[in-house]
Amino acid sequence: MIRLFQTHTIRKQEELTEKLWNFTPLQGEHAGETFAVPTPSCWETYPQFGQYRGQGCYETQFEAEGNVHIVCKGVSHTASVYLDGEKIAEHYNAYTSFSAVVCGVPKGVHTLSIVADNRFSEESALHVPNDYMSYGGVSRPVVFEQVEQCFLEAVHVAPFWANGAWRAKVTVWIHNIGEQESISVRVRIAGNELVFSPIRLCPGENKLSGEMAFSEVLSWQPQRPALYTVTAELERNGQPFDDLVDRFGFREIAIAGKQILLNGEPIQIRGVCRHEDHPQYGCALPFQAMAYDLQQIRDLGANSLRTAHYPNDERFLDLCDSLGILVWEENHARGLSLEQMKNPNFERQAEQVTREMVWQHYNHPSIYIWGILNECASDSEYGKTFYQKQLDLIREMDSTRPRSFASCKFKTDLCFGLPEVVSYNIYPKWYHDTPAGEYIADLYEWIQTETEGAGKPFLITEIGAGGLYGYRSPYHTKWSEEYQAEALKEQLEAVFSFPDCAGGYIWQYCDIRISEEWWGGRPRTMNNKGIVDEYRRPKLCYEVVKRCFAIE
Ligand code: ADA
Repeated sequence: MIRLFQTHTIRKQEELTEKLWNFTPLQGEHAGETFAVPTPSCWETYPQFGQYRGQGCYETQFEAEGNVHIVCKGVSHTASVYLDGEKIAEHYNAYTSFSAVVCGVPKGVHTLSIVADNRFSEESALHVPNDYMSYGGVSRPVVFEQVEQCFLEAVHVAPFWANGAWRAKVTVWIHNIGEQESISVRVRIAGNELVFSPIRLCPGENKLSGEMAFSEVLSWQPQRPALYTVTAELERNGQPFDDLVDRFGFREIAIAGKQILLNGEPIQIRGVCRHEDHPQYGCALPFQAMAYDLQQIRDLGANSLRTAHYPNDERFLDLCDSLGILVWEENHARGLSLEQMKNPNFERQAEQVTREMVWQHYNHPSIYIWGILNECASDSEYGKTFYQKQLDLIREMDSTRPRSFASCKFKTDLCFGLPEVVSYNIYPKWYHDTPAGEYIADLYEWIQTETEGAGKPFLITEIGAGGLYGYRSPYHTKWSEEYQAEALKEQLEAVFSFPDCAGGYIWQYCDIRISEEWWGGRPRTMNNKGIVDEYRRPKLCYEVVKRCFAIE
């Protein structure tokens, strides 16, 4: 499955994954041996490769001719892509898509090879030993498309409410790999049309914008997540020759004082943080597993989730759009120190993943806020320059959503003047035994009196405690399921009863694997703060969370 809807009816598209590919590790005891493996997948889920750090070559054959457009939805974590042995693309970061076009491919069977590398090194500033796992593999779908000399790259729809009706700004990007030529572009939404004709396409990138007005459309909202498709077609002499379909929802996000508004109504976040992680799939969860997680998250009574700590699979975001679950999506970073932010690759790699995240996920109505740099060095002037640059980049690409970042810097953060929303990760009752209500009130008071975050919406982006599944203690000691349930009860009651808090996210939905190299003394070499364990088995706190989320 590529998306939850058909993205092309004219353009030829074929998913190359969802079948066996040949996998050959390039280092280690099995170097050079070839195994038939399912894709998408992570090699940590193959026997003998559970701890393999190195390169792995994935290979498949497919029939093609003409202009071949290869789209990789995610390769973990560094990719080199070859067509018939010729390198056609490189990409860093497991969590965003990338593509390549090869022109004039002769008719016949061709070989696509993807070398994935999950090693840690100075080359990698974002995938570092950490409190989550950087897997290896072709972890998301790979798609082959046959394109003409000019083809649609993206269509962004920005709905807005004006004079009692919905309107939308529509922007279309067309890539022209040929000479200059005249064509027409037709955009259809909800029975309305926007036509650009004639358009002289220059070689390379071409961008068109227009506005559309609507009379009878339904707004997107969590209780009724109405979705619409936007269909764009390219026409030559009246004949359509390329198309692109995407989905969006008529909704607007705004900030009013200390409130976050969805279509004019304040939202109270009751959410969980979720890693893409599963003992049987690594980070390559199939659609059904993603859907299972979301059904459980909804069963908890959550209305939101935070994509800790990277852009998520677009099929997962499609599900959130369809189920009306609000999403805080953030770029890829977790807890990078000032030293790590000084890695010469950091700025380029962080900018790239931010740009790709906003560009690729722009139309998802479920995403209500963009986050950056979780718990990085926002307590330093040097760090602040990157917070500023990345928040500016997001504003430049998307003026329709607020921005934030999750801080853990207690009363030393220097960056609260930059985002629209102030957010904190706090662990009273776990990392320190402060009563949760006291801790939140003290922190909030400091923000209001000592920082430029005063008067802004305030979110708790992480709060939680560890609990080992199956560890029951009559003394309710830390790591017992009893302790975790009691801590979460106190924490959530404090968050949801705090008058000026826009809500909170539990850390975290499920237990996850962490990298051996980071370990941090964590039992099982896992992060065990899940409401459910890694197999999604509810812990004692599950029912407590459900009751707390249900409090009006
Ligand atoms: C931080 C971090 C999370 C996780 C959490 C914890 O807030 O953002 O990724 O590491 O701490 O479990 O301590």
